[in-house]
Amino acid sequence: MAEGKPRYTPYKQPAGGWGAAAATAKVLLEQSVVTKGSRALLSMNQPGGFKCPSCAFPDASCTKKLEFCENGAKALAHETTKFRVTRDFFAAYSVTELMAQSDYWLEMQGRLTEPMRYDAATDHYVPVSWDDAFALIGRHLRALDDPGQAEFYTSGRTPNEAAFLYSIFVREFGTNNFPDCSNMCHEPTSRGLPPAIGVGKGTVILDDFDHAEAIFVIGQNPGTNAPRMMTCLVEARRRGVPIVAVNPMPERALIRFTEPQDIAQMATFGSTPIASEFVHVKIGGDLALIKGMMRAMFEREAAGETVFDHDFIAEHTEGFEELRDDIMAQDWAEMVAVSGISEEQIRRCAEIYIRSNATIICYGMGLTQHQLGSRLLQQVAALLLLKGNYGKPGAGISPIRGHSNVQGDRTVGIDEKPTEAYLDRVRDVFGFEPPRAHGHHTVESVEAMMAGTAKVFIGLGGNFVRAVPDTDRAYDAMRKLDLTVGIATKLNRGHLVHGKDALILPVIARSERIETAAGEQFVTIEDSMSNVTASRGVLDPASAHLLPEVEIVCRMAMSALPDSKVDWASYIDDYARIRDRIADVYPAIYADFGERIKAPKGFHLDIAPRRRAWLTPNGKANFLPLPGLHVDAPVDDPGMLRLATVRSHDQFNTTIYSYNDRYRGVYNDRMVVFMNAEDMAARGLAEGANITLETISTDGIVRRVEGLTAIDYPMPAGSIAGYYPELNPLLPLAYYDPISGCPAAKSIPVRVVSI
Ligand SMILES: Nc1nc2c(c(=O)[nH]1)N[C@H]1C(S)=C(S)[C@@H](COP(=O)(O)OP(=O)(O)OC[C@H]3O[C@@H](n4cnc5c(=O)[nH]c(N)nc54)[C@H](O)[C@@H]3O)O[C@H]1N2
Ligand SMILES: Nc1nc2c(c(=O)[nH]1)N[C@H]1C(S)=C(S)[C@@H](COP(=O)(O)OP(=O)(O)OC[C@H]3O[C@@H](n4cnc5c(=O)[nH]c(N)nc54)[C@H](O)[C@@H]3O)O[C@H]1N2
Ligand SMILES: [Mo]
Repeated sequence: MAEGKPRYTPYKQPAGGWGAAAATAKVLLEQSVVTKGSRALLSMNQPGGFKCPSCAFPDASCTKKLEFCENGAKALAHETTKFRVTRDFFAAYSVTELMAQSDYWLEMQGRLTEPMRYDAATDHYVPVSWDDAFALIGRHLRALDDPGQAEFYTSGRTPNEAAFLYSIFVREFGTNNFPDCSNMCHEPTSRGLPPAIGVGKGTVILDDFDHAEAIFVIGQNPGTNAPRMMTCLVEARRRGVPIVAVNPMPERALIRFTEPQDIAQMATFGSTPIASEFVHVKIGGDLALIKGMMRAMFEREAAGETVFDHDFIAEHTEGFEELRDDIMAQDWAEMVAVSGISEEQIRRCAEIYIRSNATIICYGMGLTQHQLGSRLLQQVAALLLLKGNYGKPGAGISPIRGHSNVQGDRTVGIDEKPTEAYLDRVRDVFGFEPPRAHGHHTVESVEAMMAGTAKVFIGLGGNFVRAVPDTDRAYDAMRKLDLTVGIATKLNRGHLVHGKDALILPVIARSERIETAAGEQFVTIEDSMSNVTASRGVLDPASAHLLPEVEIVCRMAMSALPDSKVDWASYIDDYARIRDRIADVYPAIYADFGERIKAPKGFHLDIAPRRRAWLTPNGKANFLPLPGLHVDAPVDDPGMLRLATVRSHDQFNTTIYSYNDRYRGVYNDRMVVFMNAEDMAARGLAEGANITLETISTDGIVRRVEGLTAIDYPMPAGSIAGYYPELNPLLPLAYYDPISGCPAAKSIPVRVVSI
């Protein structure tokens, strides 16, 4: 539990600034890494150093500035902590005892130090040699009736080299079961954008922020989750660029921000207003807002004005008439009701967009995690097409990814629905026939565990069982497995909710040196804007018994596939060889990988829409209208509230750094519900009332979370928010976007119940 009494006090200062500087110092001190941590900070995101293990926002690694932020420092401090989880620790606590501890407590115990195996006789994890651990994995995998009975999860901190080999190992083993953290995150980007613009990635690079004439930030909280992006926003505002922030929560950093690295501003207690237009949208109201903006544009065209880029539309797109028919069929009153935004403000947003000759739209989980998330993103893509906002400086679509290498892992083969062309390349390069049938994404892998058809789960990073929906049922499903393997830096819930056999395999972290028989190795990652850069750790590994992720993947493969066609041993020591194979499998984007990665800033992977080239079946960019105004199935219940599960300022996904959420004014508590005053009054709730939330669902399962504190917060009527992962028990597994499989974590229909 949290130390100290819960406290809820609005945060009035700008985000960033001295608060961020103080928080950085505090976390370094708490993890007792002041000297080591500060030395490592100097190497983070600098040429020759390592990449921040936190978010995927690019760094301008050419500059001489220190490129880190408060939350990058937290991630690093927790990675370089002096605390250790040793064999004595596991001897002292049974798994049942550990299960009773909070996620925060588990995280605070420190870095894992040696491989451990679950011993059912004593309910303790006990030391195991690496050889025996790999032998156990091999035995379980070889014993399966069908390779599809194993699920191979990846979390996005894994570097390209390990992810690429993992994808080859799993395919040679015989399955495309690649549940991935991306399946819960930006999968709607990866699946929704290709039919529209031919690529499932962003089309913007960092330089574009210097040329944009308007920036929209929709469903994203950059001050907390991508703080380095704040530099771009601050600079844009100083140039007078309008910034439109669309969010049901008036996130502090979107309103006012002080750059902790701007010495003059820090010294004068100055700050920069960020959003010139704050759009207080209802949860799930973005489709209505975007359609309203488009409707305002079509009306002005009909009145004789030219607001669209007609040449671009004629030369590069298809489906414009269908879009117009759909948009003109929408009713203003309904768009206002569903979005919660007045017609006047919607028209003002349209005006900002019309006046700008180069617009960037950034977005995050507020758009992706809805039942029609992929289709919603196609409307964002369409809005940009109307003014030719692709392939010109300062314009484009900019999904802000989560994990530092989540985009890269996907690029190098972590994909449950691989293309035939890719599989042919794998066959030609490695000489085995990869399976052609599609595999499981995250939700399907949980379904397979529930059904008892899955037998083995291997997690290359992450905290699967805590990140997925329907916590209670996911725990039950996980416990049915024959073997669970957690390849990790830190102890987490996923190691405690385990199969009959279970292994914890500790790895060398991003900030640490990888020394092999062939000398010091580096890894590579791809950021949210498709820049591929090298990452070299500078610190000694947390323990002498850790292995690099690459070696773990190779040795799992060697154990599971005794007759493998792949020379796994040769990749363990020399990562340049892995990069050569990546170049062989992806010649179009990764040719000469080994040479190009030597550039201090790395290189940019080709993004065809930047050249106004469209890799779609018809060779055009496509308008793909989505009928109606709803991105989540409407619920016929007058007491229904839409719940968004969000991140606090002091967490990295399932890793809880503290119980505070400074910018939202919450201290010593995570079991809170942010709620509009009228919604509270209508339910007879006073500030601080203790409440229970219950999911409104049709499957007959009761999903409840008790012990929540309602706090009066400026939310739109009918919209509430609380923290992930504590509220994951409320999210039904079946509640996801069918195109991408992404759970609708931002709009769970719930009611307040008294029990
Ligand atoms: N420090 C830190 N950094 C991180 C992470 C972390 O946990 N901590 N996680 C990383 C990962 S994996 C990811 S994916 C990213 C996540 O980064 P974000 O996408 O910023 O993540 P969230 O906090 O889930 O929510 C985003 C915002 O969506 C808003 N929102 C909710 N529902 C709606 C809606 O219907 N419409 C609109 N317009 N907005 C809505 C919420 O109010 C919130 O401000 O950050 C990455 N970076
Ligand atoms: N309700 C709800 N659910 C959500 C979300 C939401 O907004 N709401 N967000 C979703 C999103 S966007 C995401 S990305 C997922 C996140 O899901 P995951 O990626 O599975 O979860 P993390 O919490 O990031 O994983 C943390 C663990 O990773 C391990 N780790 C850290 N660094 C390394 C490393 O360098 N190597 C290895 N091998 N392991 C490492 C540590 O042991 C740590 O405990 O959760 C999803 N779930
Ligand atoms: Mo994510």
